[in-house]
Amino acid sequence: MKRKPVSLLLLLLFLLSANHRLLAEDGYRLWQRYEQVQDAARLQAYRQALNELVVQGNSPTLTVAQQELQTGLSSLLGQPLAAVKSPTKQNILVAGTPSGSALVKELATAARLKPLGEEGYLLLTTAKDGKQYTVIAANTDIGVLYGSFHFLRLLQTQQDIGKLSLASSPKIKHRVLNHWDNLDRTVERGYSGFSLWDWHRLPGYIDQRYLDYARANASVGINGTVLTNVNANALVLTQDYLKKVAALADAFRPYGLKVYLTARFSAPIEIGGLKTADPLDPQVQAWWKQKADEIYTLIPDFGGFLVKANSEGQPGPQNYGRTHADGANMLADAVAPHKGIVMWRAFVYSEDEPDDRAKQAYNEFKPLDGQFRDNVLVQVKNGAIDFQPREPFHPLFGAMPKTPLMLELQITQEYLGQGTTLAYLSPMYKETLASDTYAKGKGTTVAKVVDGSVDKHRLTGIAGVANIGTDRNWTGHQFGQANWYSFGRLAWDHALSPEAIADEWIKMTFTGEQEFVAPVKNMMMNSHEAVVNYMTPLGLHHIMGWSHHYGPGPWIKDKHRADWTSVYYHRADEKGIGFDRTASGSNAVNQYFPPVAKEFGSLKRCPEKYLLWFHHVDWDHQVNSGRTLWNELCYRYSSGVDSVRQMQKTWDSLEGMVDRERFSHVKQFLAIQEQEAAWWRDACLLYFQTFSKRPIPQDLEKPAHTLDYYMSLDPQFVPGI
Ligand code: BDP
Repeated sequence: MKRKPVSLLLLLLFLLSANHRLLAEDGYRLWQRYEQVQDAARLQAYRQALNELVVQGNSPTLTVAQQELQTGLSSLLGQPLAAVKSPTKQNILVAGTPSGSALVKELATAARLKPLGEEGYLLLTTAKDGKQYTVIAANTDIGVLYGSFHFLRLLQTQQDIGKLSLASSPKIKHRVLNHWDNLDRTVERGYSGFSLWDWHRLPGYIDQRYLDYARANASVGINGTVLTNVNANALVLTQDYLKKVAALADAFRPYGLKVYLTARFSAPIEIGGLKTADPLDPQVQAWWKQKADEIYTLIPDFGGFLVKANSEGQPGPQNYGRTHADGANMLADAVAPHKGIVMWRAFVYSEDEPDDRAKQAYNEFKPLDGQFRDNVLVQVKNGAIDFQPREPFHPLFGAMPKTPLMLELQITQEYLGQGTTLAYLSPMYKETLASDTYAKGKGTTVAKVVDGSVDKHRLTGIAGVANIGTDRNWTGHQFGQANWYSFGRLAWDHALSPEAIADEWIKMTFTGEQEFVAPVKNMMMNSHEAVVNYMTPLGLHHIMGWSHHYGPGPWIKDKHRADWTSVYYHRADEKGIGFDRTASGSNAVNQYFPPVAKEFGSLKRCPEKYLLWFHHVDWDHQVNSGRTLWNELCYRYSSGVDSVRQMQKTWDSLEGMVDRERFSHVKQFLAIQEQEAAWWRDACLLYFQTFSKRPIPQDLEKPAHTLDYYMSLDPQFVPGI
């Protein structure tokens, strides 16, 4: 009896030492968990090097940087770190700019700082007067904040900080999230709850979430956010809403996050009382100028406008017989005096154009090269159709040398299984960035077009359609966070590898233990390909459910526009399957530069992953594996399902290495994904089999139901429409 209190105490100690694994986590903290460093030797070295923090200078951004360093490091080191104005100890962490901090001026050489520009930073280990310094230096306060996050990341991933000499600056200037958020808080193609922007309570109430959102963005270098849907509502440009927008801009400013809005082209009519929105009409031009002045009075550092015009029913300059350049330039002139920019989308396809939809953006925009104002970026999706699980790069990249092209990627998984699918998208982003356009000979990659190095553009940008909402874990799927994270990291530095990004994300989000990191990284690295395989292998595209884009729908036909049907894209018939985009078909290949056109246009040389994108191929055509096309299709669909099952096994084997809540969340989502993968495989194979009239190979799992059954499924109230 006497021993009881002791054993209770022991039990309590055991529970505490088993720490995070037993505690529930809901994912809210993202990759910013700052758990105490586990490796004893590293911890010791960090504690030794970081005795106190010196931040000299004063600004909201420096305050944020100091707080982040102080709380982050105290937690990582498991002991408090004091912040002082001048050093009192021997081993000191210093953060600041040469203009705000005498110490930084002394320790960081101007020659190394200068080329790092407005956002870059230097991490440096140095000694002076018998003291050891770790220095986070930048030309500006925001550079200091970015450097602070980088430094924290080094500790979060347990890197050596003993001999730092590292410089970093972004390769692309505008790194922007696009929120497709409506004013009623629904999110178009959003699968993680509602919009973060609580318009009704703004401007009076600043939700802590806005700050946490800005902080997360700053930690990966995202420096802009378009708050509203591209299918825009003019109301956001009224004074009442602009005050709300201003409150958000104020909250984000210390984190270097600029606010942008979508501009509905017909706003002068809808909220301005004009009879026209013709961009060449002086009254319309004056209205936009006055509107821009009004916005900048409220938000002096407003970023500018994002515009979807004359696309999918949105109004635009073509309603008045004007061009996209006329429309973009009018808005550009309105924001130019305030240093604003216009991001004009090239995602257009005409209402009645009978030509291959893949060709239309190029046809409309290429002739306008050279006609846009200096502060206009043309924003181009990664591929020419629409964020498909896999697309060849958009032929506009490299084709408009006089116009800065902004790459638009989708982070939200509209066509990639939506909220419950584990698909790490970094390899997909990288595939586009690394694609060679051959615009100026070999090596003219999309990345180099976008970062301005090919055509010497100083205005550069990259956009990601956000996957963020009100769900506690922000992104619906725990692993969706990795896509937000990797978009930011690649936007800053497109040379980073998806593996390296996954590695750091896993360590910061879960744990640094190799027995966990290696299998999870492997799972992530294969996850996108798995989804491609069970949805749209070998270059198939746009064969998903009607309108909500959830689940398979290869049989979709007879809609009011042909290019909104699946049969338009896969063109399956008794002979074969695929969209002939070679000279014998739509000749879309011709929009690429000759070396690429030759490759994509040749049945032999076309990369297999794009085969059915560019070619109508016979069912018995022999592919690289030696199988017939039909058999290969069967194997690809099946292997996609197998990969998901493998992911389930991997995840199950890691039980106990992460907290129960996130473990169980991912486990349940993987089970949903497995069902959906099998649904895709069975529905597509049964449907395509009605054309191929060939059997599914014996060794493969047979479909669970009939084609009629799959065709009768009609999911209701799918989110995100
Ligand atoms: C498609 C979406 C649609 C968007 C459109 C766009 O289905 O909701 O409005 O793209 O990018 O992917 O404008």
